[in-house]
This record gives sequence, structure tokens and C-alpha cells, in this order.
Amino acid sequence: MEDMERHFRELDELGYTILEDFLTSKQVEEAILALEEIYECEKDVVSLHEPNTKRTFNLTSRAEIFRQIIQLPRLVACMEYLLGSDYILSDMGGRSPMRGVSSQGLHRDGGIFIPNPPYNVHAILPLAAQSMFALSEFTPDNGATRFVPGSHIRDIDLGAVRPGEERLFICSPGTVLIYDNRLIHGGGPNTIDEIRYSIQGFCCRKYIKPFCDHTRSIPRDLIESASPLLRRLWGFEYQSAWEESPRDFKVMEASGAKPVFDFNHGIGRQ
Ligand SMILES: O=C(O)CCC(=O)C(=O)O
Repeated sequence: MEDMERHFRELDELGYTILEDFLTSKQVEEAILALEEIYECEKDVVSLHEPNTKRTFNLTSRAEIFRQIIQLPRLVACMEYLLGSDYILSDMGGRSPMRGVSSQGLHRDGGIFIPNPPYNVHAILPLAAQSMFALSEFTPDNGATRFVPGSHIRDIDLGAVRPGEERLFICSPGTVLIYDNRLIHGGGPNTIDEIRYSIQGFCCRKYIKPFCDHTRSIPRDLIESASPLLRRLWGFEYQSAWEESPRDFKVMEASGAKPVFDFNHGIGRQ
């Protein structure tokens, strides 16, 4: 694996890093094909979430290629650097803006902004991180993501961002932009007759509520055949237990499954 130190430094200092040639052209092709099939199956609801944009969610339950991508070592290394070695997947989704979509408002993903105090809080911040995989070439005309370098540690209003501070994620297919969720960013406008294919792998610290509860959203057979890493990403190792009957607490069963708090086998019992 390439030396990741530069990428870790960029994540700290700039709030993002870019991994070029991250996906092979075969992986890009497979991912687009899988997305197109999903968009077709979900055609009645695909643009409900955001007009003029095809969106889908819970991708790791939908096709093998997405399960492969979310486990690629350089991505895992960056996420572990940002979120700890026990981070989980919040959701992996597809976002493909089409002609006519206007610029998204600038925003930060997944929750409130916590500025970095002047001491080392790296053990608890950031709380989440995004990975934006370009499956198409990203251009200024088809909705390339815009972002504000360094904004992950600047306590500024979204409205205070000056146009000159924004950068565009212009890239070839197969590139991934990984960013601290505090980084200010937004999709750009798509003004041409060409869909911009992309997928996003949103990850979070294990104690943050993921957008998707994978423990209940992944078919049983996929859980059994998954790697230990994937089962951890799906949250099986850090589950809120439910009380099925008095003092009988359960979690979704899988190899390596663990509760956040072990009510059934507390410190008093061996
Ligand atoms: O698609 C993009 O370029 C950015 C998408 C985004 O920021 C979002 O959906 O929250």
C-alpha cells in the first residue's frame, strides 16, 4: 500500500484528501452497471429524495461491487485514521445528478458542527467522514462537487464562504475524495445532457447512530458470507440490545456480534 502519511496530513490540515486511480476501470464499469440496474428497479422512487437526481441507499446490500469498494485498504486506512479502528458504515448510497439539477446549498454532512478547540481532540473528532467516488469524469458542467479546503476546523457560517474559497473536485473516473464530515461542500450544478455517476460511502464513529441500521437491512446469507471487516462496518459488533422479555437482552445474531452494553453477562457474573 502506498505511504499514507501525506493523505493523513491532508485530512488533518485541509479536511480532505484525494486518492487518484483508486478504482480500476473494471470496478468503475461494474459500479455504473449495478447503479443503472438499481435505478431501473427503483425508478418510481429514485428521484423522490432529490428532484433531477437519481439517488439510492443501502448499496452494500444491493451488489457485490459496492461491498468490495467499501473495504478497499486505502479507504479503510483513511477512515480508521479519522474515525478510529472500530468505525462503522453509516450508509453507502448513489447520487447521480441529471440535467437541470441546480447547485446544492453548502452544508456539512450528518449533524452539528463542533469546532476544533485548541487542544488535541483527535480521539473524538471528527465524528463522521465521507468518501465520494467519481464513477464519471467530474467536470464544472456536470456537477463536480465543490468544497472549501480547511473549513472542517473553521467556525464559520455557511453563508460567509466567499466564492474564491471554493474548489471544485475535477477528476477522472475512479478517483475518490475522502473528507472529514465537517468540511463545507455541496454538489455543483449539472448543465449538460449527461448524468454524473457517483457513489458515497459515509462512515462514522461506532457510537454515532448510522443513517442505515445495517444489522436489520442486510439479507441473512450476505451476513454469513461477509468478511469480519464488513460485519464490523455493518455495526454488528456494537449493537444496542433490546429487552425481549424481562432481563433477556438480545442483539442481531452474527459471527462477532456484540452489544454496546452487556446486560445479560454483567460484571457480577462470570
Ligand atoms: O454529489 C455531490 O457532489 C455532493 C453530494 C452531497 O454533498 C450530498 O448529497 O450531501
